[in-house]
Amino acid sequence: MLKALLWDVDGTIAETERDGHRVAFNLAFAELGLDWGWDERRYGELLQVTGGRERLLADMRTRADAPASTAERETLALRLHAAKNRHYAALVTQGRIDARPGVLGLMREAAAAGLRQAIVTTTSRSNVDALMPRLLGEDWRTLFEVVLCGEDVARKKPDPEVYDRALARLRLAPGQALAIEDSSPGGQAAQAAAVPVMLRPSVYFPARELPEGWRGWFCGPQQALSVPVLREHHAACTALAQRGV
Ligand code: XBP
Ligand code: MG
Repeated sequence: MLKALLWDVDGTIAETERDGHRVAFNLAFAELGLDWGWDERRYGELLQVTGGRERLLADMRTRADAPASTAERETLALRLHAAKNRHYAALVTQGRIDARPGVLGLMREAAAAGLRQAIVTTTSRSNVDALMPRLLGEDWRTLFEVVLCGEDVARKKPDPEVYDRALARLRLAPGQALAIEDSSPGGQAAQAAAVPVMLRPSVYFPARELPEGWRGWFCGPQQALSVPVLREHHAACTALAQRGV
């Protein structure tokens, strides 16, 4: 039976990648005097790498004008990442990022229905602390029993660690929760932790790229969301898992 919703953040709660992180990375490049820029297409490719610092390092490996040594790259990535997160918080504060349709209503409906909720993301905690009060108000934490972020894990998604930790904190079995994700790495992380998943693709996630061995619920952008709909799909996912499908 469904007891908890485990919410991803970037791409799931809001289109933070296109309108927030990507823009903020470009502002960070300019701030540090770098003639670098990520357009929407390039950023979409780079989203296969989770973690902003890791994404910067992956991009540097493809550039002739990146620092030559590993140590210099690491230092530059750290500086750029800190600047990016500062710019991201400023963009959020300016009201540049809205919640995706249906998300905030579903969170409130779930709380009223007695479902437990957690934030299960591998983005930086500062990004969550900037976004959530802006979307839900200063008392946003009252909706979420557990908030796990990138700093809480050794391995980011698609590794299941952040889901394993969330289940341990909530003292729930994987089948008692539903993960809400937008991307292939996020869907893989939940599936690897044996948590049923609702995948609601964000703008960067083409539907054809379902995680390998996908068994979850693929939710189209127009589908209306409610707690009864979630319960129904969770039960269907659980029944399939029990049959070993
Ligand atoms: C999304 C990510 C993050 C963000 C940027 O995580 O991969 O890396 O793109 O955040 P999720 P940081 O969908 O699990 O929220 O720069 O803080 O890594
Ligand atoms: Mg995501």
